[in-house]
Amino acid sequence: MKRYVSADPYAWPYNGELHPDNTVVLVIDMQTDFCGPGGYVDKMGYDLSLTRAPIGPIQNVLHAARAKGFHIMHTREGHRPDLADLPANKRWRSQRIGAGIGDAGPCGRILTRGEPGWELIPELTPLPGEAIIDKPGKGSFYATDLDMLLRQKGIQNIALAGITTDVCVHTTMREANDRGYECLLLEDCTGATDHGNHLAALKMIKMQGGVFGAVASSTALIQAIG
Ligand code: C5J
Repeated sequence: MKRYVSADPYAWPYNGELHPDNTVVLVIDMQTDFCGPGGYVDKMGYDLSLTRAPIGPIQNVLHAARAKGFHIMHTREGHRPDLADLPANKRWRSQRIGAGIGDAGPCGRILTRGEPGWELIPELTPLPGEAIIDKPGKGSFYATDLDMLLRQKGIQNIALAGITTDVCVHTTMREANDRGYECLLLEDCTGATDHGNHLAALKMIKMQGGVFGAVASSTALIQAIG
């Protein structure tokens, strides 16, 4: 049976093949460093309410997707404690805005694996069996085994959630799209450090007939899989 999510600019997925075994909900970087007090984003001085807004909608999507047996995966951005995988320019840029990656902060060393700020937030703790992808960059494919896991499981469709819309979520969506995955960005399950950038990121996806895929609300996905 064909099944579609009501999405913009087209009903998603393009071929109507929306099933628990070929579709993953990918939750990107819902870490204290990106949405918790004392974390990286907070240290940079951005408004945490923007990156915390998706928490409730993501909880709703995970509840529905788990109940129907869809694949769920999570990612975390962070670096080795010895910072061997931290490019010098990424470190320099973070230092110049007052939130040096690897430096001590209220939640431990910023964006460093194993530190409290790097952990996924308790509201979105993965269940046993849900893969967690550790990534050193903004995209979830670069220097990770995500593509291998997706192909091993026969996944064709990726519904993206998490933060931030314009950085890690967008980079991941673009990487996935180029690899042939059919992508849907869940607009209320994402947020950016600047609301204008969030809106612009959504608009970019919809150009050229859906240049990176499509955009839908969490309720549209929940309705389609319900
Ligand atoms: C950023 C991310 N914004 N998870 N990381 O640096 O989007």
